[in-house]
Amino acid sequence: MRILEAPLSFSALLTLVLLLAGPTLAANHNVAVGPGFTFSPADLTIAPSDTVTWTWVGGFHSVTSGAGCFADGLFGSGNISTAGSTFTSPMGTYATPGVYEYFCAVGTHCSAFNMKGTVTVATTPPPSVPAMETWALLATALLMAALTLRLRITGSRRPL
Ligand SMILES: [Cu+2]
Repeated sequence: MRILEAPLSFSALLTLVLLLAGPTLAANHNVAVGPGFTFSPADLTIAPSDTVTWTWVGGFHSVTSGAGCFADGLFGSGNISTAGSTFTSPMGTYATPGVYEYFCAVGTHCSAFNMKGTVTVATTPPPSVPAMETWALLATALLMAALTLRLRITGSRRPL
């Protein structure tokens, strides 16, 4: 009965190792479009390959890539007036670190009302666990599992 507990300990350790070594998952970030002539938050910092979803809260607006109120052709949602509508940055848009500017291309919303925003893609953070340490952790987990199993077998034979 006691021996059966050992594989559970091993599974727990292995799960821990895999969690520590696993790749960081891409996240999605939300920006509100309107009400008024606003993107909120107007300035957003994300990790490489994260995505951004804009949700229309109010008004007639667009989310159009480009600096200085000029479209650069990277992406554009088109003009939308329906509250609750969403637009997500196309796959690969934010793969490279840097500052990406966008604006509302409806009328003079950008030039007269400064309806602009930025998405800053931070430089790739170093992995939390380097590849070499992953193997060291796995070896430690296996050793601990083996020791746990051995102790439990030995323990069960010990007279009371
Ligand atoms: Cu607008």
